[in-house]
Amino acid sequence: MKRTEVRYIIFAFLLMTGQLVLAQRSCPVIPLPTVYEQGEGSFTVREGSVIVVKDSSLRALAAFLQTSLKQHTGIGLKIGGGNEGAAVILEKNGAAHGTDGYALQMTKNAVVISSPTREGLFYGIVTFLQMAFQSPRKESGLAISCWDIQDSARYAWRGLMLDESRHFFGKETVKMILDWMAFYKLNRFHWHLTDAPGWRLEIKQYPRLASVGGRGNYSDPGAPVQYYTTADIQEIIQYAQERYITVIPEIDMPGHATAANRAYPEFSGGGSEKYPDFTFNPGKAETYRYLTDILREAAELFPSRMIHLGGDEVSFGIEGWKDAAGVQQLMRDESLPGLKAVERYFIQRMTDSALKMYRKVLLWDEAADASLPVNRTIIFWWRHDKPEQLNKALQKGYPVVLCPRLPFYFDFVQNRTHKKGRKRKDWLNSLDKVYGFPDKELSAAMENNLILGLQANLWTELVRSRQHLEYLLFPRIAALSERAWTGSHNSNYQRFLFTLKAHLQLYRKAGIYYYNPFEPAETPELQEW
Ligand code: TNX
Repeated sequence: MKRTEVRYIIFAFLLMTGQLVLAQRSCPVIPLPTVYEQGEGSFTVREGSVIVVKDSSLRALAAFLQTSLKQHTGIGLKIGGGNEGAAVILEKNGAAHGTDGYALQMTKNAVVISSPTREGLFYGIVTFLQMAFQSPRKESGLAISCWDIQDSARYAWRGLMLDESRHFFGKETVKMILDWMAFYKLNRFHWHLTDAPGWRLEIKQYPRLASVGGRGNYSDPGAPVQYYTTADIQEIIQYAQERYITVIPEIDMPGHATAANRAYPEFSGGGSEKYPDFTFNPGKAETYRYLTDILREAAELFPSRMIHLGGDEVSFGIEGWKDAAGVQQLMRDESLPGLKAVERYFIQRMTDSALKMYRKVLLWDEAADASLPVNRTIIFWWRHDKPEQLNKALQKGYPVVLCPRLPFYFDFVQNRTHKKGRKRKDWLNSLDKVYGFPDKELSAAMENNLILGLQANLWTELVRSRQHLEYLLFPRIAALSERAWTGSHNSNYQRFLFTLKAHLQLYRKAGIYYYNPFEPAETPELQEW
């Protein structure tokens, strides 16, 4: 064990047992910056201190800093153009890595955040805010220990997926998630808006999708209609944009289509006994037209020009295709030898349509079996027990986002004693497992340039309340963030825990019902979930 590790273990131990109140000695930022060094003394943010921006294109960033600081600490800053007194200076210059790099230099008199890009500046601001929120409030203001930081992201894709079909959480919960994603420098919000229990996206051309398909959820098929209107979606996109987060909708096909089929049964391809009406019908030309219309409307709504088309678990209902109208004919016309071939045909045809309106099509790892344009497709590897599917995707040249069920499915419990949440075999997605990703077997694949990044998926069959959702997300989101932003550089679980301990206080202050890995009894699972 290295000397520093021993030190962190001792710190963590003393802190856990409440015997030590430490001055900031280790960098309080999650994800850990690439390069960091503690400076001399501290910088004090006072009421009325100035955020200096020389360039008017940076005003929105200054306003974000101002609003966040006011909201969390009560201290009001001014935005100005000149250097007067102690100030936070935002500068668009400097050499940074990639589009997300920044430098943060602090002295007693000034904080300088610099980056050639606005995105980089945003991340510099977030780093500064994390330090500010954890600093003691004194009479004179907030005293923040000085640090000298140079930082940039290991991976371009740092994602979180939320399933709102199984249960619907609504705008306020989504904004809370976006706030914490930004706090942890995550930048892709994958929004699973359609699935078997409910369709949650208003489509003007097919209004019954929302008004009929939006009824019910996983717990209660009769639950009142819930979905996002076009205006709601725009509001969320705007909110995400202010936080440098890209929103990508998922419209799952050809499986997981039950809610849509309730609204427009004419496009159903049937299903199985366990999963009735699970699929869209690949044998009808009208189905492709209908789905293309839906994608076109979504393309106008979501500026990311990326669409996730699902493609997962079609096998659950594929037997329905044997008898679906037109499928046998399609197989003859296109010389498709079996239903698996029909599935590939469907994915290829819909990807083709989608690429006329989108820059990129995203799909779960089943789609690595199909032939798709590698420069415009992204594969999401989720079946941790099928490494061959990851290898196939990489060998074919597809860029891949890694979101293996173990450890990145946050619907799985994080403590063996937990009962609420998904449990299967001896699978456990504990904090140390998330932090410990990748294991040895995957480390080599991680060096492949086709790996775009990492993502955690929060499926919600078993998540009915906001509090439970928070419990599953926190603090695992912090471990995800360090893996996705920092990479394996400087990995040290004891140090991470040490920093995390202080972050739990921030969750508490924000009213988040988090799981406490240090003291599980402090926040138990709640009966009413
Ligand atoms: C698999 S991951 C699914 C989801 C479930 C999830 C539960 C994937 C592409 N499909 O439909 O919600 O497992 O953990």
